[in-house]
Amino acid sequence: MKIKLILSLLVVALACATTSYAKTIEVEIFKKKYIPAEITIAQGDTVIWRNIEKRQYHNVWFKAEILEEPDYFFPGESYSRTFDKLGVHNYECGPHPKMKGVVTVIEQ
Ligand SMILES: [Cu+2]
Repeated sequence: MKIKLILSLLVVALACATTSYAKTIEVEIFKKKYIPAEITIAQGDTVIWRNIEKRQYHNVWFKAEILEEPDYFFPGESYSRTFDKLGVHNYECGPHPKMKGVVTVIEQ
C-alpha cells in the first residue's frame, strides 16, 4: 500500500518536472510605444498588450498575416494573441504606423 502511494507520487513529480507550461508575456502601450517593442517567446505562449495611456487608443496589427485591421482598444483595455507559428512576427499600430513591434517565436 505504502509503496503504491510512493510510486504514484513519483509519477506525478516526474510529470510535473517534464511538462513545460505556456506563459503569458505582457507588453505595455504607453506614450505611443510598445514596451518592450521586441520580445522573444516560446511556441504556445500568449502575449497580452495592455493600453496604459491616459486617453489614446491603439491596436496591434500583424499586417502581413491579418489583412483586416483589428479593433482599437482603449486605456484600461487589452488585446491578446497566442502564437503557435515559429518565426518573426512584425506588427504595428493601425492609426499610428510609426509604432512598431516584433514577436519572435522560438521552439520550447
Ligand atoms: Cu497606436
